[in-house]
Amino acid sequence: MTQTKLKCLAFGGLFLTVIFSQMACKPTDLSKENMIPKPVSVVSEGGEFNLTDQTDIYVQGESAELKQIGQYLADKLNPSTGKGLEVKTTDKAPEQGNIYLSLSENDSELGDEGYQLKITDKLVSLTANKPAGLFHGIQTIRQILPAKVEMASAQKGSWKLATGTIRDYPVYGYRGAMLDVARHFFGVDDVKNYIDQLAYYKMNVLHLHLSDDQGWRIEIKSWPNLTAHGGKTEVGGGEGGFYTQEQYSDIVKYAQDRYINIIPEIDMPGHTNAALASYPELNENGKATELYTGTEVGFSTLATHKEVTYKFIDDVIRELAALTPGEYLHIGGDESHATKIEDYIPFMNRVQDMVIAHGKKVLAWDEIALATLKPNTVVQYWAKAENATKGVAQGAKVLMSPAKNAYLDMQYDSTSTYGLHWAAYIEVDKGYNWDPATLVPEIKKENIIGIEAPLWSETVGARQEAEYLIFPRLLGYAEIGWTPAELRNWDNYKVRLANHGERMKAMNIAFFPSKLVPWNTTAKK
Ligand code: TNX
Repeated sequence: MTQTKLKCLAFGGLFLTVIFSQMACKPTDLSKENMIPKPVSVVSEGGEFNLTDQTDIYVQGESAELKQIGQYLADKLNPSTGKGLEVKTTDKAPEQGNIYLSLSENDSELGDEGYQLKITDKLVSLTANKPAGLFHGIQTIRQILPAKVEMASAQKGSWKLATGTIRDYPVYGYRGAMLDVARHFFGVDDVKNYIDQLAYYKMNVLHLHLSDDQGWRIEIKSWPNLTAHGGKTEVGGGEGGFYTQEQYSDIVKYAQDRYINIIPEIDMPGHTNAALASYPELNENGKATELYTGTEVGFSTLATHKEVTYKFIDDVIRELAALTPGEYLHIGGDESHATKIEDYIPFMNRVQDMVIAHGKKVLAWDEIALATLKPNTVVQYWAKAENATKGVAQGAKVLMSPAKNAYLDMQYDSTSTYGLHWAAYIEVDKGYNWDPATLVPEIKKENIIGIEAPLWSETVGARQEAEYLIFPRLLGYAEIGWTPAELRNWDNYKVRLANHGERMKAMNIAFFPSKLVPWNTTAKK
């Protein structure tokens, strides 16, 4: 019997034990905490660690990077708890009552992103091979504190952590979301806010869809009219917008500090009306098109036979590659219905070489598998399993974004306020209940680099509108990317998700309150 339960028993009979273990004596059982994604292994000890006014966050050595991770945790915990946690450095485990972040000797099971969190009544000790693992581990610390810890203002109450050990690491190295900032533009603050939300659920990629028929959203210094003209509007005729290179770099740095990789996409040869409207020479007939504010797809194409097109693409890729530390550039390639297939194939082959020449690897939508894939090109499966399978046959890896399962812009059901439904209605259970490794027989786990959930923004332009589609489904995609399939189960997940309702409210997230989730439950399962 654990110490806490014994204390409860001191109050009297079995009935009180049950009542008190549910109320006053919470938390007693680490394995019943509602973490998302669900950790690989949790062993409970039945005691508790108390966060007090004396608690501080100690990081090992003088590493600026570890101090920054410690500070992220302090910044998240201090406003609500009022405990004034300070980040301090140390060479050895600190005195009792503190939180300790350290890099371990090589613990190969944990890999580059895993962590071990050991909580005793004396110390909270987080270890990892790499800083990324520590960063993911501090999200777990946040999630096992009461939901009100996420409030921006001081909250009353005690701040206890159940004792035990969590060992945790992801199934897939790529756990991403995509934001379409072309159909509707989202400003730097909205993107940063999304990055913090992704980090809370241990996701590590944000793919930005930076150009489309309706808008060009990234400054390219050698082709300034792309943004001066092509960035001026958006779906519905709003004012649009774009990121200067400085703003883009600021987003990249903000994401890096949260162990999130930004992957920029310039969609081509279709989805290019904003560029075609900005530079007449990119059109087959040499005439600039009109800016476009509708939602049709598949009507635009770069002039694939003109050399100026390749000069343009090379400039764009060169500037973007120089601003992007991550290994991938996304070149779109989807729905190029206005490009003949005999033009599309050499075009995609040539552009892949240009990306490689600028030191990056290629990501592209599944249609690229119709071309000859270069070494390291990754195929993003969204529409046709047949295309993704062709990619695998060419030896490529696949990124799983099947529209029927993983599109955040699909409506939940026919009553949804925002979203489209050309691929499917995706209720929260349907978004959760699938396994990337068994969805398409020819695509095996070893062919898959991970999962990405795209938000296309034809129907959403404001942060809250986007959040209605993103949340709560994003949490399910985060779990699919992190947690082994055999540990995932909807009935268990929906209760953990219900608990995250309070957390999302505390973080001011305007999530869709699906009826399939028992939001009001307070029981810990
Ligand atoms: C298809 S997904 C598209 C996008 C649309 C989306 C809407 C993909 C590669 N192409 O251009 O925004 O459907 O759901």
